[in-house]
Amino acid sequence: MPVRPMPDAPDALNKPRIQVATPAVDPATGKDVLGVALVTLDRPEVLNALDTETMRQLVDALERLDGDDSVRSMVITGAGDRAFAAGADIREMSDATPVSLTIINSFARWERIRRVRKPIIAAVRGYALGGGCELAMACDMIVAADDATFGQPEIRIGVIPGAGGTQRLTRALGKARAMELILTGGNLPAREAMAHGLVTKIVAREETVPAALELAAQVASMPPLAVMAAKEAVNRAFELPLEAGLEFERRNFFLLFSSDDQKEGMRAFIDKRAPEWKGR
Ligand code: CO8
Repeated sequence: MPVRPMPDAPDALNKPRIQVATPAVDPATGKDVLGVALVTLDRPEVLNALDTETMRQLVDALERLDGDDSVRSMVITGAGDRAFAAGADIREMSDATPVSLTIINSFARWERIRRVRKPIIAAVRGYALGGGCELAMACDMIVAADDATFGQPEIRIGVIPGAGGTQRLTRALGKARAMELILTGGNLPAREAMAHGLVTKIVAREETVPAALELAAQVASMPPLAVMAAKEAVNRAFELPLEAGLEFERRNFFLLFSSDDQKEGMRAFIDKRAPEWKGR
C-alpha cells in the first residue's frame, strides 16, 4: 500500500524539501565557505519533519556532494528557528503497514547516509527528535545551539526508534540514561548531550550554522584521502571489536603512505612550509 502523502497544498508538495548551497555561504559574514556544502532541511511549517520525499532528496543530495570534487565536507541544518527536524513525518507514517514500509524501503536510505565518505556535520538548533535525533547522530559531528533539544519520543506515539536511536543513543549515553529517555520519550538538553560526548560543541543559537561551517572548513582544509580514511576508522570503533578496529586502522594508516599527500605533508613539515594537498 502506498504511503499517504502529506495533505499539503499542491504548491508545498512541489517545493523542494531541501536546499543545497555549494559552496556554503556563511550567514554571519555573507562569504563563501570554500570546499563546504550546506544542506538545509526546508519544511519549517512542520518543524522539518522527514517525510519520504525529504529523505529521498536529502540522500540523493548527500551522495551527489560525496562525488563532487569541489566539496570536501558538508553541513546539514534545519530551516526556521524551531527545529533541526522533529522526526519522521507522523501524518505520512500514521497509515503505514509492515507491507508498505517494506515496499517503500526508505530505511535503505539511512544505510546510504552511512556510506557517505566525506564528513557530515549536523548544525542543530531547537528540536532534534525521533528521526531528527537519529539523523543528527548519523552525522559525524554535531554542533548544537544552547537551546537544542534531543530525544527519541517515538514511545509516545506507539512505536520505538527505527533509524538507529536505540543503538547510537545508548552507545553515547550508556544504558541507564538511554533506556530512561527511550522508554519515557523524555528530552535530552544540549548541555547533557555535550557532557556525554554526543555533541562536539555548543554555541549561541545564531552562531550554530557559522560554527558548523567553520568546523567543516577546517576539515575541508585537511588532506581529503586522510580525512576519509580517518572518518572510516573512527566509525569502525562503534562497529568492530577492538582487535579488528585496530587492524582496520593500521591498514588505512599503511595505505596512506601510497598517497602523494602523505609525501607532501611530511615534506612540507620538514621544509617548514604549508602543505599543498592534491587529494591523491
Ligand atoms: N511529523 C509531522 N508533523 C509534525 C511533526 C512530525 N514529526 N512534528 C511537528 N509537526 C507539525 C505539527 O503537526 C504542527 O503542524 P500544524 O501547525 O499543521 O498543526 C507543526 O509541526 C508545529 O508543531 P507543534 O504545533 O506541535 O509545535 P509545538 O511547539 O506545540 O511542539 C514538538 C513541538 C514538541 C516538537 C511537537 O511538534 C512534537 O511532539 N512533534 C513530534 C515529535 C515526535 O514524536 N517525533 C518522532 C516521530 S516518529 C519518528 O521519528 C520515527 C523515526 C523512524 C525512522 C526515521 C524515518 C525518517
